[in-house]
Amino acid sequence: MPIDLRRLTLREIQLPLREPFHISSGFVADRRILLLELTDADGFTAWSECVAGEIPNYSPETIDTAWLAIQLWVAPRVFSTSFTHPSEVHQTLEHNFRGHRMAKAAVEMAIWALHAYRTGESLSKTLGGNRDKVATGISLGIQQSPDELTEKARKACREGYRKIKLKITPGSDIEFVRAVRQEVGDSIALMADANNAYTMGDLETLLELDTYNLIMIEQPLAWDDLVRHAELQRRMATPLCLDESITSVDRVHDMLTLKSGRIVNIKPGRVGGLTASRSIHDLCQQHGIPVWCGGMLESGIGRSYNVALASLPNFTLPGDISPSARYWEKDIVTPEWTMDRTGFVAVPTGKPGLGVDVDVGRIENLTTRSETLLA
Ligand code: OSB
Ligand code: MG
Repeated sequence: MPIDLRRLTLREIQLPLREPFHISSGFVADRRILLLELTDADGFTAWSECVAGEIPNYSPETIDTAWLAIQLWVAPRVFSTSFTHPSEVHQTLEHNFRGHRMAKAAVEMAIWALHAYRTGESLSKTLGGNRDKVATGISLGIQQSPDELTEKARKACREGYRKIKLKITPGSDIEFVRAVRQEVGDSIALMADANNAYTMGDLETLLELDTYNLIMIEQPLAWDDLVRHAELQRRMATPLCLDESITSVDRVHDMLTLKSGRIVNIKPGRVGGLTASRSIHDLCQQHGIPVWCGGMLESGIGRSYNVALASLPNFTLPGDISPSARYWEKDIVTPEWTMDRTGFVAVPTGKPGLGVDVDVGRIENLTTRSETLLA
């Protein structure tokens, strides 16, 4: 039975983070979140989340550009197409339509979830996942002092996280990484994420990071660079992991050709959705490149997609898929996402679609604007 889309509601909500999140390229305290509700001709509905931020400090997209792109171009295109399978949506949205991947992803992912609800399967199973729990890491924002950071890292260890990621920036790097490594010991998987804060002019600092037994350094150089990362990777022993630079499966081909990195962070929003995420996953698997699922401070809705994706076999490293309580006083799904004491989040394989219920009443209360588009 074809999937014919009939209605798409865009909504913006505002959800305060329990603690502000500081990275080299910006700062978030109150998360403005774009949610979608998509309904098909048979009355099935799926919620999804657009991961774009408030300002273009991570990628060129923002919540406002995504709203416009969905309204003007993405929705009309999916409304005028009848899909037999969600894997067709990505190509439909790429044809003569450049960029706007987070906007496209929000819609593409909702269609995957719709398909899962239609077939009564979990999104994990629909995508080809084979795990019933996913290993979880925590991403710690830049702190005022090494002491504050080590305190947070110590707490994360106690809570069972299987990987600790430290956000770094020039001036808050070596000392902070050294202090945390000393505090947590050598057994915990530790990594650093620079969000593009360095250039090859900082080679000395970057090479010093090579001495702290980090499992990887994420995206030290420019957000769209592959060439300089290749040069840096030639000089460093620590694997480089690319985040911002990987916007499609073609960029992974380029990374492999150039040897710009040895690990890939997959965020479905950044690459245009779940079909592209799966292609990247498969290509990396063929080349012995481990992948892990990144995070964009998602609400419980976006998180459900990340959990499903991370259940695929080549997601062999812990993802930035922390439980709801790490981010929010109260999430917008029930049950909230939780992590067990050994650092795993359960994949809701026994429930159709996202596997969590969306708290529509609470979303109504948090909504600052909404708009419904009809086919
Ligand atoms: O680089 O991975 C990143 C959040 C916003 C923008 C970029 C990044 C991040 C994170 C958050 O690291 C990870 C999470 O959602 O827990
Ligand atoms: Mg990153």
